[in-house]
This record gives sequence, structure tokens and C-alpha cells, in this order.
Amino acid sequence: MTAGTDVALRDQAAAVLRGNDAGGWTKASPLLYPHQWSWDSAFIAIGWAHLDVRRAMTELEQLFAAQWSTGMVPHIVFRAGRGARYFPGPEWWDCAAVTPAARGLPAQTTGICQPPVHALAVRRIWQLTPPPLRPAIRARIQALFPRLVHWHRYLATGRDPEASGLVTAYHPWEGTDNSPRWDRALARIEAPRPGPYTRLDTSELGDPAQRPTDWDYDRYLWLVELLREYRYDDEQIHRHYPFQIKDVFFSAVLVAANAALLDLAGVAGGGDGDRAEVAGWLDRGRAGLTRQFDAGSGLCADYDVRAGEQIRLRTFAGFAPLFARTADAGQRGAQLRLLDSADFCGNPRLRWPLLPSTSPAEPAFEPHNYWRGPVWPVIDWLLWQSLIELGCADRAAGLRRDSLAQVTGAGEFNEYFDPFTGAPLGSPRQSWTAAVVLDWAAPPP
Ligand code: 9WN
Repeated sequence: MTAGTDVALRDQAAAVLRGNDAGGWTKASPLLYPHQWSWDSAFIAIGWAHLDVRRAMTELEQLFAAQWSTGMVPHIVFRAGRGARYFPGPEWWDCAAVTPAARGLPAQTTGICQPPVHALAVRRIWQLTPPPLRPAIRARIQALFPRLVHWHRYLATGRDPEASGLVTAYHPWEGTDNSPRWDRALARIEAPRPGPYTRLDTSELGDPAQRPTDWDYDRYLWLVELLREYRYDDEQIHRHYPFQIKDVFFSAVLVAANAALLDLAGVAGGGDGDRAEVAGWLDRGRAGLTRQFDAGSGLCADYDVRAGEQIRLRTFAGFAPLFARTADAGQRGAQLRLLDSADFCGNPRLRWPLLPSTSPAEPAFEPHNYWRGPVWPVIDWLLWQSLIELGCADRAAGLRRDSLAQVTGAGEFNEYFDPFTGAPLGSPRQSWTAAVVLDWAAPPP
């Protein structure tokens, strides 16, 4: 890619972010996702940081303004108001009515959360802050820091009562909706009977085959009804609720984010108590992932708490030790070999050697369908960051080059891409795709 194409791509990516800017927060995408999403906002802030670090901080401040008193940062903040076309809207969650933890917030929210990319975003913002702006941005990071610690504490305790180091996910919407990782757990849910509903996503997109099925949606919505019945109370949920998965990808992001938070403690003047607590979560997270790592396959397995069974599928999540920047040379070597094997990036049918969401060798693989095969640029961005930190500069450079080629070739900043053809899929003008392209295409410092 020439310097000229980089500049053109950056301009196009910036135009996507500006087009989706709702004034202090950014729509995840103009058509399908008109509100503020949690982990989208973190990636989006990284994109904004290349245009204006102050705007980048505002994105996260707006998100954290909707943090629950438990520390949870909700997966959607319904900022666009009731007129916005998105299903399911706030009435399905009804959080403020059923739990005091969600009262007094500036907007309605959902009652679940997504992977904690936020500390990684704040660290990136700080790295990109020009010297004259440092005092002002440092002050804003100082103000946000306790909220970040509160968020991580919620994940390390409320979502891990066993102190296993692994986060319990409550819902497929906590990141990777229709990943085959959830299939067996969803199939076990008896008699889902959500109230009547009409989906909007399939008609907005035009091609239902790129989205979850109605079978999935029945279960997604039924789980929301159960969460509401349990008043989003973690103790009740752990006792009664049917869908509880130790999600190794979510847990790996928390490990990486705890390392970023420790770095930020230096910027924000975090006290010894905070540092010790965060370091403890970091160690526990690494140990938890090590227990889930299978040296034979080279993959890390999720664990279904209710069924008491490991979830051994070849998906991007199996690379949790890489996403967590594992210090273990054995794990790292096995994961790097697997990454470029025919099951993943070395598959000869791939258009680019990028990490697909599900291995083409898995029976559940579908090249067009959402988290069941397509390449998601944000996932490859996380992997790219990890490879840089692990000292795999050449492999990281390849991921960056191919990711940019994928977007340039498609001419679109879509949500996900067909791994075999590179065709753009899902929502067009997706903010987080534009954001990671801005980071990849940035001129070297
Ligand atoms: C449900 C916004 C979100 C992403 C998720 C992605 C998708 C929503 C949906 O879009 O999920 O949260 O309606 O399909 O799976 O990761 O945060 O971009």
C-alpha cells in the first residue's frame, strides 16, 4: 500500500466516524446500531484519538456516565431516544424499574456488558496525546481512572464469584452473538417463550443469512426476560440462571486491560492499593486461562458452568492466551503455530491470511454468517496489538497490511468480511471498523 492510498483511506475512515458522530458519542453504525455500544465505544475512541484526543476522551466519559452502581458498564446506552430503530429497545430490559443499580443514569441501558477494551483505549489515547494537551488529558484520565477500576472490580468479583480468573458471560450479546461457542448452551434452554416481537435487523440488512436465526433470537430474548426476573442481581443469576459461560476471550481482554490499567495508574496517580488489586486480578486471569489451555490442540476452551463441560471449538476465542499476551513461551509457540495452520490463517481458501471468527475446519463454519466465519477487523486489531506486545513484529505487520488490503479491496468499512472472497458483509459504515483502520493507517510517530 502506498502512502497516497493510506491518506485516502484515512480520510474515508475519518468521514465514517464523523458521519456517525451524534455529538459526544458515536453511533455504532448508522443503520443497524443507532445507539452507543460499550466495546464499540472503546475502539471508536481509538479512532477519534487520531483526529482529536479530547473527542476520544469524551466518547468514553459519555459511556462511563451510564456505569451502574455495581461497576458494570452496560452493553448499550440507549442514547438515540425512543424514536431510534433498534430492536430490542430499552423496554425489553426495563433496568431502572427493576434494579436500583441502574437508577439516576443519563440514559436507559441494557443489563449486560461487553469485553472491557476501555483501558486499552485510554492507554492508546494517552500515547497519542500531543505534549501541549497532556495536562488536560491527564486530568481527564485521572477522573476516569476510578471508574475503570470499579468496572474491572465488577468483572473480577461479580462476574467471577469462584475467583477463578475467568469472567462468566450471561448472554451471547456480551460480545460475539451467534458464535457456535454458545450453540450447545442455547440448545439446552428449555421452552423459551419470549413475548411477541418483530426483528428489525434482518429487514434493515436485506440478507437474513448474514444474521442470527429466529431460533437464536427466541433464546436471546428469553434470556433477557430471565435476567429481568432476577433483577440483574449477580447472586440470583449465579444461583438460578441457565446460561453461564466462562468466556476465555472476554477473560483474555480483561487480562490485557488490567495490564493497561496498571500502566495508566502511573499516568493517573493511582494509589498502591489500586495497583495491588489490579495486579492480583491480572495474575488470577492468567492462571485461569492457563487452566483452560489444552497443549494437545493448542487452543484455550470456554467452560459451560451450568452443564459442567468444556467448549472445545475452533474459533478465534481459542487464541485467548495470545489475546491476553501470555508470558508462557510454550503456550505462545503452540498458539502461533495453530494461528498459521490450515485450520486458521493458513487455510488455502482464505482471501487474506486474517483470523476468521470461526475456523473453516469447524462443521458450524459459515463464511457469510456473522460470528460463524467472517473476519471481524476489530478482532484482528486486538490480535495485532497482542503480537506487537509479544515481540512478533513481522506477523503483526502482516496482519496490519492484510487488514488494510481487505478494507481497501472492499472499498467499504463494513462490520465483517467474507474470509474467502473479502466481500463486505453486515452493517455498512460501521464505526469501529473505521476506527481500527485509522489506527492501522496512521503515519508512524
Ligand atoms: C447486539 C454493535 C454490536 C457489537 C456486537 C455485535 C453486534 C448487536 C446486534 O453489534 O451485536 O449487541 O444487534 O447484533 O455482535 O459485538 O458490539 O456493533
